[in-house]
Amino acid sequence: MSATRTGAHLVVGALAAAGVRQLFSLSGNQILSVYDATLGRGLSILHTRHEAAAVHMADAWGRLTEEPGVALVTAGPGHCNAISALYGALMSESPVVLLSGHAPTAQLGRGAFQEMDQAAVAAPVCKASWMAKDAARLGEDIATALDLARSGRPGPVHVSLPGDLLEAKVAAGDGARAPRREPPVAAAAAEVEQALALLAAARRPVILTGGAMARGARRDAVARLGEVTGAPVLPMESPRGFNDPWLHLAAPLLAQADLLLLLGKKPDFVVRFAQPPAVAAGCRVIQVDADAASLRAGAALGIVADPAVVADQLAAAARGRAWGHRAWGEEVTRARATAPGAWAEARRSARTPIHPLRVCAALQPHLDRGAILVADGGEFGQWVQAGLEAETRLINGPAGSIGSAIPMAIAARLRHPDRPVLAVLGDGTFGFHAFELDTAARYRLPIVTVIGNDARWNAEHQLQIQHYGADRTVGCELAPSRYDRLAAALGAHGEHVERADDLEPALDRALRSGLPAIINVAIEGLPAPTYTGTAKSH
Ligand SMILES: Cc1ncc(C[n+]2csc(CCOP(=O)(O)OP(=O)(O)O)c2C)c(N)n1
Ligand SMILES: [Mg+2]
Repeated sequence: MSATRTGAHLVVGALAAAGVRQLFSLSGNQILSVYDATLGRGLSILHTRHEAAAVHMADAWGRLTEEPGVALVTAGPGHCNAISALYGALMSESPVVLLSGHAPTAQLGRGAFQEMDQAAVAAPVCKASWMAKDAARLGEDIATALDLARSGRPGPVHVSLPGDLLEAKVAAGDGARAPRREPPVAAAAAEVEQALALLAAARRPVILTGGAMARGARRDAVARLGEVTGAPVLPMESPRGFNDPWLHLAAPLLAQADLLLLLGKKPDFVVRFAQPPAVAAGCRVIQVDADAASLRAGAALGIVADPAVVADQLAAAARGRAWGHRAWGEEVTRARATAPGAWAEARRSARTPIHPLRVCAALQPHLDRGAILVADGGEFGQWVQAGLEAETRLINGPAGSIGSAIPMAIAARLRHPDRPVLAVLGDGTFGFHAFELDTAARYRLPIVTVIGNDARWNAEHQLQIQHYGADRTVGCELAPSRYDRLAAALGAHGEHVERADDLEPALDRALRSGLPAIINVAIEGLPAPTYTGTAKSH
């Protein structure tokens, strides 16, 4: 143990000064100096079995706290392993900082071990991405990354940390600075009035959010605007967008809207580009976005400002005025909460294999009592997202990428040790990060994994049936494997369920076991529910 201060101490000092207490990581020789520097600094390392899992955990942490989740991985292949998970964080607007070890600057261009242009690799899936250049300024690099991740439209930020800078001696003083919380930009009074005039002129307005605006304090601000004006608020959190099965019978109503107020929601594929035929011809669009580059020409009004602040401004200015949207708003909200009539029977069904909604019926009481839902993966994931209501829900989101549920559930449990966490996912998806159950066991984080096992990659199988015909399905079969038997090796509790009546007792045993649990449920591989009849794109 040496008292020498190094660049690694500046990194750790800056993280600690910003209030970061948790790192999600997988070791590697370029980052061992950072591991060493964490000792005695109140910074815990939760170490995973794959770098992507560390980033999924940081993503979940970011979404649950709205403070940056920090992942630390090694150079080259470790960095590359982390990249796919950054995409999920980017699309869900989750504040994440990825710190990657990097080949020493002194050896760059000479074929150093694991040398590659890491900043360029991460750039397309980050708000900002760079390589640190100066050991003395490493603290500043970290503070800047944390500030950027949480500001404006939150998202992932990457900094590569060359091993020689981390190990370089630096002068006394850890260079840490307090986070810079720039006051968010508000709209001009005239813009607020213009937006309210458009809202007042509309007969069937809908407020659309998504990403960061659908979470935490931002979500509450939008909800208040909805309450004051009566306009319905719908979060767009699924890559299936207007066809998100969670929208239930509200999905077909979206085509009747004559005004869309996009609060931080980009007019992208998720909202079918806010254009006909998905929205009515003549439907007007108001866009409020922190990022001017996200504004689209052709909107009736575009405001560059913090959408949550603007929601507050609009609500304050709208209060006390007459609004005629309440009946429409209630219609949409009721439709959102109304599932098709046939679902009630499916939720009670004793059929074998088990209907996905029967699984939902077994899970819902736990969510009602405060469990956190982490839903992921394919058609089963869509049924689960449609069939369950949860106060706290993490879903794989508009990235449309599968595999994040188990690491996200682990981070959720770490954050909320008193709440059960249910990770509900398809059998194909389970394979991505099943080994993180070992991580859950090591850290005594007893998440419950519920696998809908239909022995296939059903989402793709269904698309093949739809597009190519039932006789041309290929490459989407899996085995009806007994994933519950992995439990024995991973220090987990295992359950296999084939009969509907066995679901509730299996869940109770799993929750009572105090261990991470795998419940392998033999389900019927049904296509995800749709209500609009529009072809789905994922
Ligand atoms: C990272 C990633 N790889 C592949 C896909 C394509 N994909 C989407 S859903 C799906 C099938 C998932 O299978 P499973 O988890 O068993 O759920 P099921 O559809 O069978 O209910 C696949 C392969 C994706 N969305 N993301
Ligand atoms: Mg499957």
